[in-house]
Amino acid sequence: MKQAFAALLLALCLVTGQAGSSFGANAGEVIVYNWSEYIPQDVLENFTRETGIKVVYSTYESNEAMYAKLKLLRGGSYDVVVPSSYFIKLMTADGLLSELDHNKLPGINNIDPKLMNQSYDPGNKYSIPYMWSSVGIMYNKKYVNAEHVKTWKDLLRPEFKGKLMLSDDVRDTMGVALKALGHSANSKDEEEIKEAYEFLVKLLPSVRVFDITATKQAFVAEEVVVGMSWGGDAVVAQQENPDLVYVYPEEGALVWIDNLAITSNGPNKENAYAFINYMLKPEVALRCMQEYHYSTPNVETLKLLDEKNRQNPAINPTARDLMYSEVLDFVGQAQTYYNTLWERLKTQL
Ligand code: N2P
Repeated sequence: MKQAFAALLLALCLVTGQAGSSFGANAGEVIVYNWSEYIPQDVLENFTRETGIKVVYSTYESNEAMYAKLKLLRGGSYDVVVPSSYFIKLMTADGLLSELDHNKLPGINNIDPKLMNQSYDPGNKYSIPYMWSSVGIMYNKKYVNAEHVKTWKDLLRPEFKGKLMLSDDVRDTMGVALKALGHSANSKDEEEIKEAYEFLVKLLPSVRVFDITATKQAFVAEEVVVGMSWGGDAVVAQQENPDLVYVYPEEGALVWIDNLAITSNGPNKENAYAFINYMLKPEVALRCMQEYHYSTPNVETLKLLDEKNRQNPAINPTARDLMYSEVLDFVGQAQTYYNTLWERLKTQL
């Protein structure tokens, strides 16, 4: 009797659930695991309204956290993930991502060919660019002389002591140190990686905030006056504090590309395709951009972008801005060495 009642209740719930979708049918769900502050809530809601597919959404703060979880779950439990460039190769090698059927992804034609076919995923067999941006220097012009923040090396200036922002992201921050020393941000050379670590040790006394989630706020509140920032975050921060300026350092910025990918063992593969296609729609990508101001790889979206944003170098850098910049790439075994030194650095904070 109790069981029959439970079944009735369940049936009722299903019926009510169905009423909300435009198809009048419950199209199941898609489980999305993404960086925090990366897809506006209304985009998720509109996707459900259009497709009937419910989005089960959770977030992470770093590639490392996402990777550790996915590895533990053997590529299951989630359907869509958004790894950065260099993590795609690592995750494919571990069998955590599924090969994409491009025929099911017509929206792929909207993506700028220049951002496709990168070394970490030739032919985009496993990933489609979602957003990209740079790592550059943000400073507050009320307190910092523009001439003193032209290079990554400038971060070492004694005047920045106790006022500096450093990102809690191993490849971003080690990459910055490598660039400051004139090395590649994708170095696999232990000597160079060690030098980068030593550069960061020297920088530590200057660090006021070491963080990845609330970096914008620290700049806006003027808790820090100079430091690392993602291009899009700089634009958002500037809206609240117009004294903030974003620059591309002379040694070269870092470029990251985050990608939509389907896990190897997720439960809702078809819905994952539907979700990715939705995210590739020009007007959807535009909405995401308007919220977070990272750059879009979607050429159709770029056409819709207003002039002000199109002219903003933090969103749409020129070739000159990106001179000597590098896309963060997979470094193979050397990653372990980066991680070891990174952990060592953190114990000294
Ligand atoms: C969004 C996260 C950006 C990801 N808040 C940087 N790879």
